[in-house]
Amino acid sequence: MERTLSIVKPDGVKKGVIGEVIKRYESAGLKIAALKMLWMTKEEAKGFYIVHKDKPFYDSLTDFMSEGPIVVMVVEGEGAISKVREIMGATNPKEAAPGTIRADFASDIERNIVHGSDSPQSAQFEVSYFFSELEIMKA
Ligand code: 3AN
Repeated sequence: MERTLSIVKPDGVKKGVIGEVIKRYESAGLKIAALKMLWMTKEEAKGFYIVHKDKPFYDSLTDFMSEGPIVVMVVEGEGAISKVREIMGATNPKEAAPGTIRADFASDIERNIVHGSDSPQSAQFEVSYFFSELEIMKA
């Protein structure tokens, strides 16, 4: 059983696709083990994306991620990390496979609706960035 952190980003919340994202995960047999809505400060967004601190898009990405409320969730299941990334589609929506969340709803590479952890190490860091163990339901 694997855990991953997924986020409906500010553009996803504004477009009203929170339920759609959750439905796609659940339809793939994944379980939502924790869920909340919050609004990150710029500093909190910078902490979350610390691995990207030297990238040219760091400042604009963290502005975007702190521009409005987001929904963060722990998604659980066999192969959850890769399953969630498959359901999300490629980072650049122009390259995302048809039927993926980003192909269906994202407008550009930065405003791309959803986030999903890309490795077990980042999943562990990202889940604990938003949730304490007590907030995560045990199967
Ligand atoms: P993913 O979210 O697919 O794992 P990452 O981790 O490479 O992609 O990038 C994190 C976030 O940074 C992306 N979700 C996207 O919002 C933004 N991003 C990535 N690459 C670019 C880029 N070239 N220009 C602008 N924003 C980007």
